[in-house]
Amino acid sequence: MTNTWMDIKNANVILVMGGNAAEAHPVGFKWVVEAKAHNKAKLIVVDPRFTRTASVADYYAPIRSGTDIAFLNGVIRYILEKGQVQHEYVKAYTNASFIVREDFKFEDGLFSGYNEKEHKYDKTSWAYELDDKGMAKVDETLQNPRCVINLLKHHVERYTPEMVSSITGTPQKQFLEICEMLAATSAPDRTLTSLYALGWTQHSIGAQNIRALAMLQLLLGNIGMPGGGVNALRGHSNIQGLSDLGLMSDLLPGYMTMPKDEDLDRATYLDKRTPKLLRPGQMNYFANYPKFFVSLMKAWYGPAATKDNDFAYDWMPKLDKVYDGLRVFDLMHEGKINGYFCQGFNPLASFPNKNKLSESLSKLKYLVVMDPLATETSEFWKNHGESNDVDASKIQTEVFRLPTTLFAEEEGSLVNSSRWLQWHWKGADAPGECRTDVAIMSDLFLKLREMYKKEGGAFPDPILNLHWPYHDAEEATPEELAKEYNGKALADIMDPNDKTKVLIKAGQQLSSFAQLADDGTTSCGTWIFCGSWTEAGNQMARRDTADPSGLGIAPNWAWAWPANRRILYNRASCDPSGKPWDAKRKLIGWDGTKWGGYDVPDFKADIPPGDAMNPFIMTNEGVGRLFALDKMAEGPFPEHYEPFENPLGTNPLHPKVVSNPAARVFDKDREHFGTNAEFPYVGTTYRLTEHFHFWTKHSKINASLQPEQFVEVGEALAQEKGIANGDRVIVRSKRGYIKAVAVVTKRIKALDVAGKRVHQIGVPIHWGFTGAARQGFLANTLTPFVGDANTQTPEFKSFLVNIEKDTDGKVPAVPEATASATMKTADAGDVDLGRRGWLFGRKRKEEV
Ligand SMILES: Nc1nc2c(c(=O)[nH]1)N[C@H]1C(S)=C(S)[C@@H](COP(=O)(O)OP(=O)(O)OC[C@H]3O[C@@H](n4cnc5c(=O)[nH]c(N)nc54)[C@H](O)[C@@H]3O)O[C@H]1N2
Ligand SMILES: Nc1nc2c(c(=O)[nH]1)N[C@H]1C(S)=C(S)[C@@H](COP(=O)(O)OP(=O)(O)OC[C@H]3O[C@@H](n4cnc5c(=O)[nH]c(N)nc54)[C@H](O)[C@@H]3O)O[C@H]1N2
Ligand SMILES: [Mo]
Repeated sequence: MTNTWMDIKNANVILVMGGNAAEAHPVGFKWVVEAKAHNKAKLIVVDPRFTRTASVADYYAPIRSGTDIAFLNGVIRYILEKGQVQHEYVKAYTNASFIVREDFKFEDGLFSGYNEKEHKYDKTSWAYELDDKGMAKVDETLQNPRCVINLLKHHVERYTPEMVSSITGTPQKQFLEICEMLAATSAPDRTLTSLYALGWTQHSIGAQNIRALAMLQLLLGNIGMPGGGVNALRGHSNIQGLSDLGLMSDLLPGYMTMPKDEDLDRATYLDKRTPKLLRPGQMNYFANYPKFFVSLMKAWYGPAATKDNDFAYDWMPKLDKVYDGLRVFDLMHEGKINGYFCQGFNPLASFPNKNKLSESLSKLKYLVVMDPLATETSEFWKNHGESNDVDASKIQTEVFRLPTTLFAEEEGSLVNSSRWLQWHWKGADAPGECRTDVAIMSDLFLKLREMYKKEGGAFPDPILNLHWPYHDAEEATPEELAKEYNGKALADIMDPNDKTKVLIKAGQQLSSFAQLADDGTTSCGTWIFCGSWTEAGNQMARRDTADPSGLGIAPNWAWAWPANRRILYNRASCDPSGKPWDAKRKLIGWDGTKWGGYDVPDFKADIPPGDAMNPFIMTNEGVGRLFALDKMAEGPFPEHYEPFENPLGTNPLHPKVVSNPAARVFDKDREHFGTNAEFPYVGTTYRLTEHFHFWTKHSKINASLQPEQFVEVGEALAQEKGIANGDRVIVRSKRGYIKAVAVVTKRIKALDVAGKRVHQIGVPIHWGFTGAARQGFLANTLTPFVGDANTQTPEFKSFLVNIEKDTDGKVPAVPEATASATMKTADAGDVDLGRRGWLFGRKRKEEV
């Protein structure tokens, strides 16, 4: 989120598109209710299904899954044509006036630089024209036809209301009414907030859905504003923390990036990552990259990271390519991976094309599952009566189960969608022999280190020199780890205003990332978390609800990265002279000598307005980008590409380039994509309030609330197929089939798309063959193995299926396991999540 959960209450218009917040984020959704009740906000929902969110909306419109870019580009066209943009904001704070290189083009569905063989772009032409000092050229008059705004107008020209309606299936009248409501938020004192989640990201063009929204918000002047922003509602309670800590193959903590093969030394690595400014007088915060990086190396390698060894740079692994989930399972499928550690992840259930997944797991020599529960993944070798079951007698995979505690059985911090680090306390002791993930990983590390010490090995240095300063080597405490992420001084830090005064003594906790140094005198495990555990104590445990502005800032509740800033880009909530666009919603302002107010300004406190510096301090030109330069894989402007399996068999805009030309797809998976002739209906998958993915089916309470796999079928299609509510049906895709109960509903309507009638079928994801709910199939048997070009997120939300009545009417059979694969498992004790569930929070309540 650029903004926060509480800030939603400040919005005038709320667009829920690409998500179903009332069901998937029911607690946070209260802020939408608050905005409606106290701010007379209008809630608009655009979803293929009439969801529980839609049921409380002021306005609902249906859409064909996978076509939101057409919709949003249509809205952008509408507001540009009507002149309903916030002109002053756009001129001052976006790259509208920047001039793009002559050789940048878009033709027949492709941007300039496409390499057909590699399915990838050479992005050289996706750039500004530069002057002889290397600064971007701009035309403040916006007359130059190569200005970003003019190229954008030209790009969206094709997205007329007729075209939008024809692609999306959203009736034109509804589309235009929504355009009007969104356009009205271009007034400086009105804001739109947008809440999205997986309905936008789980597409082969997912990241561009979000870009399109971000561009719309820039044009409407809504970024940086209370009640505005681009707000991703994150999934798992700590999934924001996952990306913050760099738990992706190409990331390091704090959104630094892994060194690549060709980055032979630290200087080369840093040079490529330290930004080159594109406007005079600008600042880009990542100019401090070397300080963040060296401090990270000091946290990891302690005294062993020195100037002389380039701060241990050579011990860092160098990446040859991105190892996202799709790539990893594809490599496994090719037999190129021996062993797999699966920690808090149930890929057989949660990853696309379940049959490919079970074939992949069958090729491993060993699989280690660290989980509090027996999962589909840990039991993948059992026979479940499906046609493509694994024959356990023919595979070599040895499975180890290491039962872990779960989040409620340990303390620590979780980072929520608002970027708040919130400390939580232990609710109960874990049953049986469960151990924390930290304890298991520590043991593994200590054992490996011992083996390297004794036996040597190809490259022992990174293991032997890892800094391990914890009081108990076998289990660092959450406090120790949190302090390490925050960072500390390794030498006295002097006060920058009075060089004779010590600001932070050697050994003390740092209070701000501004204190980080690139000479080895500070250590910091995650620069964006610096400030979360200072000498004043654990800032994440703060629970003060005071909110002096009344805008939902509450600066002393928990701690938000970066720098406890609650709303990102808040400089843009003021006009160029430093006055809030909307006096009633003052976040910060220029008081004549400095920036101040209710939030932590993202601008240097003493830089006066009117200075050459622009507000978007994380870009090299200081402005928000309507033209994304080379940051996206498939183009600097969003373009409508069809899902890899689409009901039209073509793209109405450019039949030669149907789907995202740069998407993550492996050639051999293309033969597993179905056509609309064989599979005429659009399938889409989603979650329900009553379950959390694949684990709450282990709890008897949840299992009885939503006991078995069902699919939602619109009335028209059901009638066509002779399916009645409650009938058993088989849903097939090119990759396999599932059996389910049919729920015949008014909530999914057939849509008129490009002259065709298109039906959509809804498939909730929560069941499988472990747990207390009725056992059966996995929804992901149906989904295709293809992902977004930038994030590699699988295309779970739009694929092709067929449906038929299950005429033998039998309940899916789940025979007893007929396995002979080796299964080593420690005793997890009582792993009935139902009983565990009762324990959650009990102690917590007492403490509160
Ligand atoms: N109760 C419960 N809550 C959860 C979870 C859970 O399992 N159970 N999981 C958590 C996790 S990890 C996540 S990531 C979030 C996910 O949160 P959400 O993304 O909100 O949840 P989903 O149900 O996956 O999908 C949301 C909606 O997107 C719609 N949709 C599908 N395709 C499209 C499209 O192309 N365009 C548009 N506009 N809409 C589309 C679907 O019909 C669905 O209603 O939920 C979190 N919250
Ligand atoms: N078709 C389709 N597929 C989807 C989606 C969809 O919308 N449609 N959504 C996708 C999304 S957004 C997500 S996030 C994934 C979720 O996919 P997964 O993350 O694979 O699913 P979970 O069931 O949340 O699995 C997490 C596991 O973590 C375990 N666990 C809980 N606490 C701890 C702990 O402290 N330590 C350890 N080691 N384990 C713990 C739980 O018991 C559980 O088995 O599914 C994805 N798959
Ligand atoms: Mo998620």
